[in-house]
Amino acid sequence: MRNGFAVVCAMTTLALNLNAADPRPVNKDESKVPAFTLPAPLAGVTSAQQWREKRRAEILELYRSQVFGHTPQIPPLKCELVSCDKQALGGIATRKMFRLCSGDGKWGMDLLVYLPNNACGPAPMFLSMNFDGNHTVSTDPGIPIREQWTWDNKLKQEKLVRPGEETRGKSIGRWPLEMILARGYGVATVSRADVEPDYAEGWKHGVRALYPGDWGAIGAWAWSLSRALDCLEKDTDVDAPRVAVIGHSRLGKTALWAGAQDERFAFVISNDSGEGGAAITRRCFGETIAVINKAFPHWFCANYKKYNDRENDLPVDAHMLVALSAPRPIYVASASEDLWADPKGEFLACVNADPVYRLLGTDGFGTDTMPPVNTPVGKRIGYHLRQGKHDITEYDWEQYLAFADRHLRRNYAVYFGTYTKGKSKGIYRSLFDTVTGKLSEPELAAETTNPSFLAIHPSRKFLYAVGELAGKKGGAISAFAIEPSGKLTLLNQQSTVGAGPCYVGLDNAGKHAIVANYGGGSVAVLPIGADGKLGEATAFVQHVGSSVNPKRQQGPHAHSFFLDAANRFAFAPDLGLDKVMIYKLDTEKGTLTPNDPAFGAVAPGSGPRHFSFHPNDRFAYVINEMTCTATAFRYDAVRGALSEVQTITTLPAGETVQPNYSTAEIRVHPSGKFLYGSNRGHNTIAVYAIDAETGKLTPVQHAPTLGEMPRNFNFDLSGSWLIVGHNNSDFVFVFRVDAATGKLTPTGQSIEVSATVCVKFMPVE
Ligand code: GTR
Repeated sequence: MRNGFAVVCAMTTLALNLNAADPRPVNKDESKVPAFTLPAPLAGVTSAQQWREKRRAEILELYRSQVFGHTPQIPPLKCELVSCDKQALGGIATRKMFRLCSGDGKWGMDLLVYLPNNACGPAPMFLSMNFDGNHTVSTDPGIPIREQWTWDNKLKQEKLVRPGEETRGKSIGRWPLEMILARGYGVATVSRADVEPDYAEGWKHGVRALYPGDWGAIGAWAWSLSRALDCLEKDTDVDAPRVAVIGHSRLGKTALWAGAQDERFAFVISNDSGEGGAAITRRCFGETIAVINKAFPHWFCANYKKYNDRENDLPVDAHMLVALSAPRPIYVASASEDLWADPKGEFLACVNADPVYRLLGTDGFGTDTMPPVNTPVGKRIGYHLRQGKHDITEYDWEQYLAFADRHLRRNYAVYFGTYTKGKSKGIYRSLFDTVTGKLSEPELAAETTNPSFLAIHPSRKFLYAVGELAGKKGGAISAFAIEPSGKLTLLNQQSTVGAGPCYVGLDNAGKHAIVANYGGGSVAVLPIGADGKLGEATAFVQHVGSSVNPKRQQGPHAHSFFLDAANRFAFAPDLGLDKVMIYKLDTEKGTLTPNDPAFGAVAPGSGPRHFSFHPNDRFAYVINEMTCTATAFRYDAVRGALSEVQTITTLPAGETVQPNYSTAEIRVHPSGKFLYGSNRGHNTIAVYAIDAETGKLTPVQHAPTLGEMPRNFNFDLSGSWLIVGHNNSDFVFVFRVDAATGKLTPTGQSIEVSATVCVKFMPVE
């Protein structure tokens, strides 16, 4: 009896195996893994350029045509902030709900965002799709519960259900929000059912119904993550160049595909993504193409079915999907009991993506030995095998956070221009770490006389400094090459034509240096060659006139020189004239012609000194040295015209200008929300909030700078940190910037650099 049953079973199995529609049985025995040859990711490629220009596109197209399908052309979505709660999760986070909609309003999805309230600037983020609804990632009662289409397996039919209150927070184990937020990262998520309910007929209720094509559900989910990133990019609280895309399992496949197509994602994380994700298909270990296509016919494109049990015919494999993220950091994680997802196959994808990562100049994966459980390995490509089941756990997140800290942190070289009358010997350089807020001990980058103001070339290869030069007419400007060590090597020097240069800036293409000569009251433009060397001035304009202060305004004193965002108009505050002179710059010829209007005026006796554009290009601000005031202008970018909106004191209410007081630097915060101006003598930085509509200023704080004569200060790119140098004392100090209020808090970090005149940040790897 028993035997008879066994025979029937065996025969049935045999019959099933012979039937082409039924997948080959699943293998979980390493000794039965077939021999195979992987397609070469670098076929025909010997340079990084060939990879970027040709091979990457070829592989991407193979993934589109054979695996995930092509993403159709879809008009941009509307993104609307629906709610914002600054006291979410017990006050540690700001919760924002965005609604993204197609133009016709027929389709939409909710984007849930948590931002860390402890952030000192725009926050880097983890963006991930969730399985069962935004409300499942936290018990936060502020997350709306949405109806979703689901498949009823018992009734074999679909139904629209609104998940019950009891499902709120049901996936919190996979979303350690407190831990992530405490580390300074935000979290953003969208629900899979919003984009496409996950069953064969689910496309009818998702975005693929509106935009048909050969794409599958994974393609649609991946597309939606890019749309979420579009929305995050518009939020100034988000550090959009530092958004990681992450997903677990099928959503890990989704994250890989999103990261492969959309290079704005700074970091890609695949958690247990397995077949169709990070696992090498040709190993035929665990889930196979045929198995996945049978169970989930809607995930991939129709062509993928051609490879059912024909893995070797597939022109790509998972190492190529991993390599599509290169040179960005990527992390692949497996779990020891998750043989279905083939941990070893996931590890081997990293090993075989390494050559691409190394060709692109990174340190790649750096190992070909499978690590023991709970032992993270790798360099630019990270990997671990967590002990346990198919899941995403706190252990996994801990590794992703550490990897993000390592790869998404920004390091800067900070260059300091100085006066060399006292202790200082030239231009100093220090390294700044945005995670710890620490400045390294300064090193002398170039020994040179009075390298007062500095400009760094956009290529980060050259640095320009103005100073006095004996024997040449007028002042001098020096071009330096920035060596990999950070040291500066003099390339050449040119005359600034006028006397006493005090300021140098560059156009945004790095083709011209623009200089203000304080002593002679003139401005000049000098061309920059491809080798970084300066040519002779192509433009020189002598300012003429005077103003009311007999000591300081008997003649012109051009104090700085700035370009607007379009590089069309150039602005030179002239302390002697009480005017901001306006020129048109011809970026081809390097010539200047007076604009009409030719200047923006400030009150007589003010002494305009430095200038700063608002990132929206609608406002600009000048700081007036003698009256200790700041003037806000509305900027007309078409005419190059400035019209005064407001002039406000830089001193605390009720305080008057003392003989030793004068202002120096002015800068709009990268977020556009705040303005900062330094008060020498008073030894503070005045902080203002900027009205987004009018550009008007409201005082927020007068922060002591902890030294004498704070002449210059600057921000890192994210605006999280401010570093201030002092003209009359020996220390540079680091401050944290509160992203919400703009207030400055000293961090206690300082280094010794004497008589600092200029502070410049340059991102370094
Ligand atoms: C399984 C599927 C896997 C994996 C997983 C998941 O049923 O076979 O490919 O994606 O689902 O998403 O949890």
